[in-house]
This record gives sequence, structure tokens and C-alpha cells, in this order.
Amino acid sequence: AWLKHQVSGFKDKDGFEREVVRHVETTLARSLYNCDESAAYSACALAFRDRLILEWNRTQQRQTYADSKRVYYLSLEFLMGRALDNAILNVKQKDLAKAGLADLGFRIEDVIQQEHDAALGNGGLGRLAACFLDSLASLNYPAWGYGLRYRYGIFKQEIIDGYQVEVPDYWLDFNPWEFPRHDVTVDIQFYGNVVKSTDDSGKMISRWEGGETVKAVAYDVPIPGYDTPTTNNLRLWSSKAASGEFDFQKFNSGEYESSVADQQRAETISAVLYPNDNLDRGKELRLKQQYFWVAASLYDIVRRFKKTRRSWKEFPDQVAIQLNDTHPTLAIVELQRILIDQEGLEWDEAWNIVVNTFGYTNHTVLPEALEKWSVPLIQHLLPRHLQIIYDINLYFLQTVERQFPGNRELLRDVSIVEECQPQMIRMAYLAIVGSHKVNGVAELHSDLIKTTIFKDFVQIFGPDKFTNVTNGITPRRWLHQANPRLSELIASKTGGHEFLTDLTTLNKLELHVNDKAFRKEWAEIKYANKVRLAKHIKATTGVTVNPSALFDVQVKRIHEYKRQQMNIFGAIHRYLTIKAMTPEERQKQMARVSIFGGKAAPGYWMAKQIIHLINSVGAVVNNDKEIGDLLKVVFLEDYNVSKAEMIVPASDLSEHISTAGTEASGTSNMKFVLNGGLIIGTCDGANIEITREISEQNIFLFGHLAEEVEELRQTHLYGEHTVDPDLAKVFTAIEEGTFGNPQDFAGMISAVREHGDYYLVSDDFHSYIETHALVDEAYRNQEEWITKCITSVARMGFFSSDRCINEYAEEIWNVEPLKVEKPA
Ligand code: 26M
Repeated sequence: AWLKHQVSGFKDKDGFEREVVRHVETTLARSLYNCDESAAYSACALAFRDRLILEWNRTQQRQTYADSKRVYYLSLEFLMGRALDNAILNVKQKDLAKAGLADLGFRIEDVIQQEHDAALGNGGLGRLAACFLDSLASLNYPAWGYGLRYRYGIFKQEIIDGYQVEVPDYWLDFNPWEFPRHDVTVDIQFYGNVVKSTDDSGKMISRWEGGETVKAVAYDVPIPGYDTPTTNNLRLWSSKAASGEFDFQKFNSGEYESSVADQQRAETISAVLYPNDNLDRGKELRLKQQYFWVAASLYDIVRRFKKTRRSWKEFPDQVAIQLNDTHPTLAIVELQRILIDQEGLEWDEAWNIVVNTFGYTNHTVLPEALEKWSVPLIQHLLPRHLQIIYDINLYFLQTVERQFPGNRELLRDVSIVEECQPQMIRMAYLAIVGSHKVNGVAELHSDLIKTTIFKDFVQIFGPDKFTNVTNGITPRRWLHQANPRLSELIASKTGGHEFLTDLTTLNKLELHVNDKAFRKEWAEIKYANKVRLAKHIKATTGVTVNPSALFDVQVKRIHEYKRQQMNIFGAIHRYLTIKAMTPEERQKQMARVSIFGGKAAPGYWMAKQIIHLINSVGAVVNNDKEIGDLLKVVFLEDYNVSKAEMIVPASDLSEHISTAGTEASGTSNMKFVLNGGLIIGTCDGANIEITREISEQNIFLFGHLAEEVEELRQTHLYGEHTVDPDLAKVFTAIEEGTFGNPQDFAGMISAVREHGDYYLVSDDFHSYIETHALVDEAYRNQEEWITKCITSVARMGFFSSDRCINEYAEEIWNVEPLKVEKPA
């Protein structure tokens, strides 16, 4: 029988205030009289944290006692953002906290903003993992996340003289949301060699004698669900020297320096998140991070399983492990190693367990992002794992040979080991062979992987191994938290907050689409959100923007395939067009604010050039008296999760304009539409499914289709190819020095004109410009525009990460929620 659970919040406002004061005066050892916003944040966070911890412990006990199957989500990235607002909203105590903090002399918004983002991720993949944790807890699934506790998350971006400058993100100074578990540690081996011997029965045994040991220390982060006591766990591993602080023996024998050096080398493993998004550079430290994290997590999972005293063949009935991209693929090899080398299972029995345990999610088709590790590197770092990979490959290729006898070409194409100099291990192929399900993240993407990069594997394993789970987002953070006024308005029209746990009930909004008062309030909320963003723009860039202008937003990692270059070329085209107008024509022109944001990988030269051009165009356009409010171009510094929470609700139009077939899904597209913005986009990723749901009338689609891309690229390289005339005018303006030294932007132009225009900027430019003209016309008619917005929001129910997680649970993990009685 389940105990009736208390809401894990406070009984009343006074109780909350007492706890805040207590934490200020005792935990923080400060007086209430010099309590600033930062101290108020700390105390408030500690107060809510105390409540969270109780439910967290109960949840873990309940899940252990129930002994049902658990999900383990392995991700090198968790882009969590802030935790306090989320924790308060999940127990529905925002009003109480607001009033309590007001009594103490603080505005809750200011207090919440004191928190440093937990930015342990690059972009979409990391944020998806965070949304999944939220849904897993909110739906009461017994689930853990496993990741790395980076000392430095994604760098902070500063814009200096129009250029990106990277500043380290040291975020652990005060982090009340993590709990070190110094008693939960795992020794992780590296290097060394493999010793072979035979046991009594003559069976060959391999033992790995490691050359170096590093300690993994667990840090746990509570993950609260919405409107449920379930509080799951995110376990992040931190590395430290195996000998503890530093090696005393070495210290005493006078080798102080080398002892400290050992310690530093060990701590380097979890020191920093690699800031590349969709690019693999094959660095040794990255491989060390991957194995360190995978080995510690598997040890932990196996330890937990062993406590149940079940037989090994039941492992996949108790454990589902999801691989977030190929980054944790070594887990497949590590589990096989544990089972055969340490637990003494036969190869086939072990392999069966492994395959039934793992699922693999692919997030990209870009060739430069597909992970490969060189054989000499793995040989050096993980010698036993390399042997196992070779054996996995051998058995796999033997089955392929039996199925398709004599097809040498096929064997070469699907081999996990790429035969080149040096040999390379193809991690995606290893992940496919070692998993029972492989999924893409949107329909088009899942189709593409089946017909292109993984087509041979569909032949070999059959189509059922490959499936689609279209991405989703959590409506708690991306509607309720980011846009509280809209959330309340929706609640007032749909009969409460049910949409936060069943997003499909948004469809009730369509009944009210013609309700005058509702539409008016809808418009007011959007305007207020734009005013707030306008203030932020003024404060951070000095640019004044008119909140009545159309806010046109593109915020995401800077990447050529995402085509921010096309967007800024489009803005230049708009500028030139307005400049050429008569005053009468200008009168009729719709005002625009072009807003950009996003980080470039530090070594991605072209992405940095794009940022520089955006800033240079802004510097000219924003100071052109003839232009006034008709066009502003703004680059927002340091785009991250908490900035997104402000930007997304303030957009009228957002841009999702990747070259067709390159963006696996996109998830910000969903966030923008859910917040009452329209989108301009290509037929790519989840844009296609968004269109199907909200209808073609409510989205601005343009550009070539995925199936046309290959041929166009060929034409660029071998056929006649001229740059679109409107784009050519843009290039001329840049080359005449309109935006500063043309040399600074020569790379962006030559990529289109001289180097084959791989991303089809010129091919899509005309249709892009024409579609923006349609946007202007649509925005002119505010009534119709609002109708489109409301209708779209009403039809977005499908894109909840709750739907998405339920699909994973059913199709891939075979797990069920652990029901708990809802708090009264
Ligand atoms: C790889 C090797 C070395 C260092 C870093 C990486 C790496 C890191 C992040 C590679 C890819 C990474 O992320 C890819 C990513 O974010 N993909 C996005 O995933 C989203 C969630 O499924 C999709 O919505 C996006 O379309 C897709 O680009």
C-alpha cells in the first residue's frame, strides 16, 4: 500500500519565509540586513531543496522496493538551465514564493535570475536529454540519467568588436542542486595490457591489467516531476586521482610535483565539455571522457542489478539503457567485457543480454559528426575493448556472410572496422549491431538514415530494428515557466492546467479562436513579452527596437547547415531594397527586427565569420537614419537556456531554415510555435510534422526538398552554376565595403560562388526572399496573424516530450510508470 503523499512544498507563506530566514542566518551565516539578491536566491533554493530531498529519497526507496525495470539515459550532455523556478512550479508554489519573497523585500523574478545556468551541453541533443528527464519524472517512470560533471560547461560567449570571444564557464561555485556522494566511487582503468590464461576447464580467459587508475565520484542531482512526488536522479561523475588528494607516498619521498601532476591529470577528464556541436575531432581526452563515464555508469547499474540476486538472463528485464547518440557506444563493449571476463558468461549468452539491453538514438546524418576512433588510439587506451570490438565485428560479419554469401563489397561497407590507414572504428555501426532498436528523431530523419547512411543494416537486420521517435519538448519549462501569462490564459480557456500533463488538450483553444477578449489578451501578452526582450536588447547591445515591429528570430548554434548566412544575406537584401525606395514606398514597408543568437564552436572559422558579418551589418543598419525603425539587426550575446526562456515567448517569426535533409529534427521550432510564434522554414526535420499538425496555412515553407539536394550539389560542381541575381547584389554590397572590410567576409561569399555552395544558399535564396515578402503581407493583417498563432498553438499537442517518452517506453524500453498517488 502506498502512503498518501504530502505535497512536497510548504504549508503556508509564513512557513516558507521562516525557512528562507533560517537559511540566511544559519546556513549562509549572514544577517537579514545585508541579505542581497544573491543570498536571497541561495536561501530560497535551499528552502525548496530541503523539501525536494525528502521526495527524492522516498522515490528512490519506492523504486527499489518495487523492483521494476528501470531506464538509464546515458548522455554526455544535459543542458538543464536553471533549477529553482522549475522546482517551485512543480510543487505549484510560485504564488506563495512570490508573496514570501516580497515580504522579505525581493522580486521573485530577480531572485530566480541570480541562478547560474547548468550548461552541460552544446545545443539540441543536450537540451533534449534535459526535457526527457523532466518527462520521465513527470510520468513517474523509474529512470536515471548518467552524465559527466564538467567543471566547465559550454563557454560563455562575449561579443567584442563584433567578434565572438570565449570565456570559461565556471559554474560550481555555489550549486545547491548537486549532492556529492563520496561513498559512491568507482575505480576506472586505462592503458595497460591484456593477459591471457586458461582456467581449469581449459577455457581461455582474458584479463585486463590496467596501467592507470582514476577514481569516479558520483554527484547526484534531484529531478522533480510536475504535480507528482516522483523525484528521479541524475548522476554525474567527477574524476579525481585514485590515490585521493595526492599521493602521500610520492609526497613523502620528495616527488611532490609529480604527485600533484597525477592529480591534475586525473581531474582533467571531467574538466571541460567539448564545445563542438555536430563535429567529431577524435581527441584522446574525449575518448577518455567517454570510457570514464560509461564504465562508472555501467559499474553502478550492474551493482544495483546484482543486489536483486537475479540471474544474468533477467538483466534486460530489469535494465534498459538508451544511448544518446554514439557518444556512449563503448557501454556496449564494456557490458560484454563485464559479462564474459568478470562474470564468466559464454559469448553468445552475454551478447544476447547486451543487445536486448541497449537502444541507440541517432541525432545526425552529417558525415563530419559521425564518430570514428582510430584503432591505435583504442589499442593504447583500452586494449581489451579493442579485442572485444574485433570479436563483435567478426561474429557480425560471419552472419552477414551467411546471409549474403560472397558479397565482399557489402562486408567492407558494413564492417565496424573501416579499412584505412590507420584503421578506424565506426561507432554508429557498433551501436547498431549492439542494440535491439535504432531510432531517428523525426520522420524525415528516420527515413533518411534507413535509406542512406544505414541502408545496408536495414537489409541485414530487417526494417523492424529501425524506428522513429519524433522529438518533443517539455511544456512545463517551455510554456508554463517561460511564458506564465500565456499559460494562465490558456488555462482559463481550456478548463485548468491539464494541458501541462496532456498537451493534446490544447486543441480546446480552437473553440475560442474568434473570442474577442481572448484574442486581445493573447496579443497583449505577446506584446509584453516583446517589450521585455526589447529592454534586454537595449541593456545588452544599446540598440533601441520598436516592440511593434515584427520580431524575426534565429537562435541556435551557428552552423553552415543551419544557414544563418542565408538569413543575414536576406537582411542585407532587405536593407538594400529599403535604401532604393522612395519615401512613399518606405511608408508602406513593414518594420522588422532581425534577431540572431548562438555560439560558434571555437575552432569553426566560418561560423565565427558569420557572427562577425551579422554584427557588422547591425552596426551599419542600426545607425542608418534613412532606415529608422524599418530594420534593425541584433546579435544577442551568450544564447543559452535561460535566455531562450525570454526570447522564445517574444518572437513573432522564427527561422528554421536548414538545407533540406540536414537538420535531424530541431526542437526550438516546437518551442516557438508553442509560444504563439509562426515559423519560416524548409521542409526539414520536425518542420514537416509541425506543418502536418498545424496545416500548411499556418507556416511559411520555402526552398528545395531533401530529395533534390544531391542533384543540385552535383550541378554546382560539374554543371552551369550562376549565383541568384538578388544574392549577387548582396555580395556586391559586401564587396564594396558597405559593412566594413570585405576581406573579413570573403570566405562566406566564396563558399557559395567558388566552392560549390554545398548548403544551397543560392538555390534557395529567391524562394526565401519571396516567402519573407509573404510574411510581411501576413503580418500586415494582424487579425489573421493572431488567428494563425492561436490555431497553431491549439494543434501543437503532439510535440510534448511526454508523448515522446511514452513512445520510447512502449516501443524500445518496455517499461511502465510506477504509479504513485497524487498529492491531495
Ligand atoms: C561529437 C564528437 C566530439 C565532440 C562533440 C560531438 C558532438 C556533440 C554534440 C556531436 C553532436 C552533438 O550534438 C548533435 C546535436 O545536437 N544534434 C541535434 O539533436 C537534436 C535532438 O535530437 C536535433 O533536434 C537536432 O536537429 C540535431 O542537430
